Amino acid sequence: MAARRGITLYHSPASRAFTAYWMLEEIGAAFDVRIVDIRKGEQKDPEYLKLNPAGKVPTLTDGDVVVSENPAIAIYLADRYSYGTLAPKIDDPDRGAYLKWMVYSTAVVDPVAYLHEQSIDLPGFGPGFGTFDDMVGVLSMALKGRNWLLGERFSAADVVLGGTISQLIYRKVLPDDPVLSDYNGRLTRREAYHRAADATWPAHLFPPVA
Ligand SMILES: N[C@@H](CCC(=O)N[C@@H](CS)C(=O)NCC(=O)O)C(=O)O
Repeated sequence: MAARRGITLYHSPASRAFTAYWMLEEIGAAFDVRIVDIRKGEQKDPEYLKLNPAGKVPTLTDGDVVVSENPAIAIYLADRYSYGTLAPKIDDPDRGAYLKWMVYSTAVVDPVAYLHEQSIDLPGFGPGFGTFDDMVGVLSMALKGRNWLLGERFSAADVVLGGTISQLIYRKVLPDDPVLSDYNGRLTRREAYHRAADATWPAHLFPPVA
């Protein structure tokens, strides 16, 4: 029996849910939006916790499918709606790097940058993510001489890791690095990025939150 479809994004303005919103704009799918205002604590409402027990945004539902965590949402959407375009196919050699950058975005970049912002810089040996400087070096090396993480081809990994980089540049967490700022320039010139930013990140109203 075919699964029921119909996408709903649970998001909060000026939050990490921007990435999932941008992803939906890139694939061009129709979707509904439900605001879960994290500034009012709505992410801890029992009904919402049934969808996402972590009590975080974003969460996406697509018919009976429930998926949270930005990289998982992007992988799901790209495979389901943009397979071979925003998602390299399973037998494409780029698939490995694509998955690596998806995981790296929230396993390494997000936590190490957040800690660094709080003036907590842990030693590189021990935590699963290395030092802040290691992470910045990895990103800069990955993007040097390339337009996108996979080279000339824009993928959903650029939405997820790029969305994280873009937010960190906006919050001035990343050091000045022409490779990263040029990459951010390419990201922010995308129409889908603009549509998502306009819809979810009215910076004049909402300061960014962690
Ligand atoms: N690892 C999650 C992080 C999501 C996350 O941290 N969301 C924040 C908003 S920026 C949140 O919901 N915070 C509310 C809370 O922790 O109560 C992802 O990638 O989706």
